[in-house]
Amino acid sequence: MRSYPFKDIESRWRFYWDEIGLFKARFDGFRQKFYCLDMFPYPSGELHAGHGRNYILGDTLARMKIIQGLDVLRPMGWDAFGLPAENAAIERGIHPVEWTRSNIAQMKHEFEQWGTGFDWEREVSTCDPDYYRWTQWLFLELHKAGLAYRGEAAVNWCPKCGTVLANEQVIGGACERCETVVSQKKLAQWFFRITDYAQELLDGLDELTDWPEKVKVMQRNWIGRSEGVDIDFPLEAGGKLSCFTTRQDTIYGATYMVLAPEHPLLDEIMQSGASRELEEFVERERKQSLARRWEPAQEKVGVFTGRNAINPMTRALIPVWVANYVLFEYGTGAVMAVPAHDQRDFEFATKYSLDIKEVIVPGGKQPGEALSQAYEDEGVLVDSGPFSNLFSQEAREKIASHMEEEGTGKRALRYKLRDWLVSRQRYWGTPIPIVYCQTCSAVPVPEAELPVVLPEDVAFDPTGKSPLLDRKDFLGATCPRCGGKGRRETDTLDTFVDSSWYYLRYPTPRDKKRPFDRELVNRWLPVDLYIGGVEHAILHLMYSRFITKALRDMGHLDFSEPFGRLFAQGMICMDGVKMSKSKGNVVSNEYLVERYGADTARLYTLFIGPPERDAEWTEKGVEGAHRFLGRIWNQVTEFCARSDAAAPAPAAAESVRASDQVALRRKVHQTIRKVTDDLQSFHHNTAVSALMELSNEIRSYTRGLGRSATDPVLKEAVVKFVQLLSPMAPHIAEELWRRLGGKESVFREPWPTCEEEALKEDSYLLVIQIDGKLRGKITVPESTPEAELVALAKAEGNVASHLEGKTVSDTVLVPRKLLNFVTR
Ligand code: ANZ
Ligand code: ZN
Repeated sequence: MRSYPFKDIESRWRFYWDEIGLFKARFDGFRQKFYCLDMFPYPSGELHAGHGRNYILGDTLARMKIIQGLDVLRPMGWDAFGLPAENAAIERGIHPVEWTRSNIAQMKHEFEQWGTGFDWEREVSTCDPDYYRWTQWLFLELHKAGLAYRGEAAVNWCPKCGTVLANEQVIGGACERCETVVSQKKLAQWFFRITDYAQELLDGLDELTDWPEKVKVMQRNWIGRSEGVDIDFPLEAGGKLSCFTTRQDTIYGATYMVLAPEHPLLDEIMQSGASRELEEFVERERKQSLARRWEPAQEKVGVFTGRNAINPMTRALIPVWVANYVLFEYGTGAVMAVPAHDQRDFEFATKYSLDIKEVIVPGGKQPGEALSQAYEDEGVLVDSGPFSNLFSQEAREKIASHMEEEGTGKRALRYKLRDWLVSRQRYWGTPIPIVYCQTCSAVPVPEAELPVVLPEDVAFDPTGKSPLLDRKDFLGATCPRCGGKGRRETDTLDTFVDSSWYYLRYPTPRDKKRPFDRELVNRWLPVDLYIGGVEHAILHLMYSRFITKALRDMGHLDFSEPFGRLFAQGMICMDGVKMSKSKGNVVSNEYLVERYGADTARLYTLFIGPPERDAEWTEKGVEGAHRFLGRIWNQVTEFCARSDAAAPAPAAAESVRASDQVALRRKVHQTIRKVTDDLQSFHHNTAVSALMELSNEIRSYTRGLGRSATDPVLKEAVVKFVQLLSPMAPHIAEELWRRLGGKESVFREPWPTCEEEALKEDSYLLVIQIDGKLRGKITVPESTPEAELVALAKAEGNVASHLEGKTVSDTVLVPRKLLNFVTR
């Protein structure tokens, strides 16, 4: 395989860039700023070719911006708290701090190997007390503003280990450690009131024009705004049952009702004597772990409660059931079931032989034979009393108004978004700065006493119980309000809290007095480009947007959205499976750098496919990229060698040369435009192809004419080529740049600009005849294909009017001169 001495050059140039501070943000206020942020990684210690994509894409664009003279801020840090570190501690006896630190060192080394340039002086780590004291500050600010509160919530509980489990620690309904069946337990927990911002979080999406549509759709669905009606169904035995529906147009088809297992009406029913079957069902469902309830493909099961309700429109008596497919957390925790028009209800009704009544039909149809599935679309109402024959949409309005007049229902607006549960019953996280006191209850720790430091010398219980519970010195605290004896909060914050504000810290990462500098942050944000995986499309981005808006309302910031442009890259796969350590299909960085060099890994990663799509990694592809760089190396070094020889240009080729030169210049400037646009718009793969094309043209130009290096057109082509290559394959480009005579770094040279003049093509005058008579003339570019010439000629004003009403039977083209239309 064609190769080149990458080992000699790569580390040398990396060292040099470091030395000249190429990636240091200047903060001089003179230049246009460019804040380029990669989602900071969790320090799992695992970085492979798949992860590389994220950082290499960003690095390429950031390098172009540096060359273009912008003040580029490109920091890196670590989302360092979390469960895996704690598990490593429990399983392998390594302290989370050690585990985290050694992983960070390893990953930093790999970042360096890729040649991805970060401003390392701004590095932050969320597990560092200098960082988390400000995460605690954020908690206190939210608390002050009434946006942090304590409430009850169900958690997954392992009765054997005596610990709370995260959803990912529950495997098939059992504890991942001891395999005991997990149950639900209510605990007092901390929440952030993100639901106060539901509408703003929704509206804000419309302004984020540089976000991928699919991410915005995911956010919209997560917020889940629904307009509908809360309808009261009278109960036969007295009282009423309220349910939320978005399809009040189907109410005449409501043939039964369903309660969530947690619904309070069930407590009442069970107190006054219920069937064994009902009691067992409710008890079992209520205990079932949260993790299982949220699994989507569950078999729908339920039990009749023994009670009936009255459909307020038809006055029919309908049975009330309890079932596992209704969630207590949404709406009123009860639904009116319309099996003919809701698939879940349809399946349930079929299984338990409940009535199915069709009340909506597609326009023009009449209800025919029995349905084989629910008809969920809108349509025309039938069998619906005075509302029959209306279309769904109009019927919904009329029925809602009717119910409001009668007092049987009320229009309601609901969101699926829940408040953000931020307490974790775990050790390795930011301690929540709260002290509990007998007299004053939950008291915030005063800001001056921050940070509440997480004790590091602790022993880990194999059951996963938080070691903080055994630390008397940590637990014991004086109440900040009354000075009495208190107990410190042992819950820590969800790691999403740590990552919800880190982008504000980078401008002033070492500030001991404030979490961020308001003025600088207002200048540097929103982030100009945020790059990360689509797996963060919902939670991390939603939480960060919420925190930004909350901080703005508390008077700390002047902007509303943290990330102006978002790019979500596709995954790197091998044999169709996502590259990951657990799948055992990773390509290590060490291997790539050792065997092919960083530039090859980078170029291949950029070329592998459209960045937003998943791509299949192949060794063949890596080799291809390496061969390409090898060819470039030879091409440019040979050019340099001949330039020393300074052979005179062969005079014989002079005439050909002129048009050849024009063509090569055109290609060079077309490539400048294409690469510039493609890198800016994240089409890195086509930017690489454009360079490949240019390299081919340079070669045939050189070969065909045996030209000397003194040819200024060839020289321009080679020089610009190296410059355009530099953001993508920086090491080889820097080396070749020096060999071409560059005195300073190629990254300190202005970015090539496209000369419009060079793009212009030669053109000629085409004469147009109809049946041999001159009817018009047009000027067309050299390369216009025949079909296009015919179309252009027909469209010419005079020609068009003479052709009217005639049929062209033949066209005769005399190339570069004349086009004749023959008519019948
Ligand atoms: C009757 C009906 C008829 C419904 C029909 C749908 C179709 P979105 O749009 O997602 O807000 N629902 C309400 N509360 C629920 C709960 N706690 N658990 C499970 N399902 C619940 O959905 C609103 C619809 O979801 C409501 O409209 C209700 O079913 C159901 F042909 O009511 B519908
Ligand atoms: Zn107190």
